Amino acid sequence: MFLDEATIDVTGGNGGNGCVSWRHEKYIPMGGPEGGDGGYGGDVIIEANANTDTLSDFAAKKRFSAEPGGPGRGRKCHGHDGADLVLFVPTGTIVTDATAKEVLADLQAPGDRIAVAAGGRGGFGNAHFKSSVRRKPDFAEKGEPGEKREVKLDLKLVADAGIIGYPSVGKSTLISMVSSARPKIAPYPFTTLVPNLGVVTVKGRQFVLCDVPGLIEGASEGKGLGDQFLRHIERCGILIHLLDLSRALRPDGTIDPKSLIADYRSIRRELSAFSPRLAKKKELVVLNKTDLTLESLSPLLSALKRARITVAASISAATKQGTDALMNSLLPLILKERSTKLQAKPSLKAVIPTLHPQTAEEGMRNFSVEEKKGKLVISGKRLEQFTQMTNFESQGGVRRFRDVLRKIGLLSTVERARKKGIHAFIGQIRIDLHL
Ligand SMILES: Nc1nc2c(ncn2[C@@H]2O[C@H](COP(=O)(O)OP(=O)(O)OP(=O)(O)O)[C@@H](O)[C@H]2O)c(=O)[nH]1
Ligand SMILES: [Mg+2]
Repeated sequence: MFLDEATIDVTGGNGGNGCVSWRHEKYIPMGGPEGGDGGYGGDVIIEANANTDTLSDFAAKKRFSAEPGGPGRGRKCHGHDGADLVLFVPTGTIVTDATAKEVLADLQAPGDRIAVAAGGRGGFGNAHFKSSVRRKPDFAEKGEPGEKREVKLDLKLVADAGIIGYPSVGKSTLISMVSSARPKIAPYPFTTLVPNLGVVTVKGRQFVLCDVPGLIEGASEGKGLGDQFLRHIERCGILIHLLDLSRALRPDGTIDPKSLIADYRSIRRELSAFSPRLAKKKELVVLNKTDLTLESLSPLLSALKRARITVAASISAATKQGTDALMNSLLPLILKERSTKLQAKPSLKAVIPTLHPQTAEEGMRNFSVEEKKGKLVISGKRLEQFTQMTNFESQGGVRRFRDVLRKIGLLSTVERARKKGIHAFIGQIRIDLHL
């Protein structure tokens, strides 16, 4: 299955809890604190990868979490850091924060990556809190929860190959036979009015074909459906130039290559007139509608060869003769073309900022207080992080929490509120119960 958009929930690994531990040695009855710090939680990273063509990995599974950090241990042992979780997406994926509707990254080259959910910091162990005034800290911090985020992934479909040719040569028929695209097919010119994209699956890989409206002489000057679609095929890596065998069949069934050669040449002229870049694109000439004759095609193919037109494949799109083989031979050419294109494009790796919203540098004093619906709600990134990391089950932890609240002038506010029967919250955590 091919998927070009998906929304997933990502969560960084929680930081490991800090440890409370005391030295116990034979001749040191009152050993000091030696609880180690918890490890960092892993980050969730999204990385572009050349071997991934679709977002279908994200169709069934929607939640992804990185590994949590390990808890600190005795003897000041640091918990291990959680491993990052790397999610691979196709190159050309745009990563958006689904809530803020803000584009985080456009992953254009394999290896481009962005951290979308940072792991939490590990909590400090009790050894960290030892000081001249606090000689026996009986508490440690809890690990910080990993960051959560809803992320939208969008794969920009860029056609790998464009099917071009005169009107009615069978371009739409071909794309409808090899992909799930269902464009209108009819025996009159200009049936197709806008380009159609179709995804082709070959050997577990996917690529995108584009069926463009028919081209005629003068297309580069705006004749027919004009030059707007020539611009469209300029972005395709490879051109499949479709020829219609019926143009080489006389009413009596004999073969005359003249009109076919003229068709081919006039389209080539239009491509060159439009842009030299378009004219230089790799082109695969494919003869369609081979079901229309029982005669051998060799004389026609030889005549075309003399006119310097090398037919790469002969197919009958309507009966699906030779279409699978054509797609099979296209795959390696497309993969090669993709990698050449990437070499020409500088990687964004250096400029994509890794989102690592560690909150440590934001001050504890940076908070706001709001009374709503009989609740006192205090918000502030660093303060909320600190509250989440406080272990309210230990006296020392609560004492440190009170000290910090007092220092930043919040303790009296919370106590005043409590006297009025108003509950106080820092982020989601109710704190008046603990003070
Ligand atoms: N006999 C035969 N007819 C075909 C074949 N492929 C397409 N046709 C017929 O050719 C006509 C035109 O086919 P389309 O697929 O609409 O052609 P197109 O190149 O997309 O045409 P435009 O969109 O107008 O440029 C239709 O009547 C098809 O049924 C084929 O392999 N054999
Ligand atoms: Mg068509």
